[in-house]
Amino acid sequence: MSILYFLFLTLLPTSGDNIQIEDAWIRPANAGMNSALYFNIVNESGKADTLYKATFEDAGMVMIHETYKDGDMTGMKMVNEIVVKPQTAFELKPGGFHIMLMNLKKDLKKDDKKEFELYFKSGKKIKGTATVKDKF
Ligand SMILES: [Cu+2]
Repeated sequence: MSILYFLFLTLLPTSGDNIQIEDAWIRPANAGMNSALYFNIVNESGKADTLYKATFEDAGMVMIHETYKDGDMTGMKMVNEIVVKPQTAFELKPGGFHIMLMNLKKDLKKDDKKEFELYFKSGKKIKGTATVKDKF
């Protein structure tokens, strides 16, 4: 973050309802299978906001998931929402929170660009584009 940018935020503390989606990517997978979408939610505003829904055209069902450990077992569970505190970033990443894309309607091939939408409780709807990548 540049100094100028920081000054801008400092000078206009109430202007912000600015939420950015960065570094969105999806695991490659074939039609009929599941995949996962990951990104960073950067909340530059002075208010918390809550992600409660995601949509992805090429999936039969989309859910917000959290990966958890129970002893030696790893599982995934649905969560209703992700709260992003003011002036913080929330990272969805392998082994943690992700957007589960179930029952894909099309193959997701490396380097494909795919659009998705995120819905926040503030009423904000954000469109993002994710790149299909092998990344571990
Ligand atoms: Cu999952």
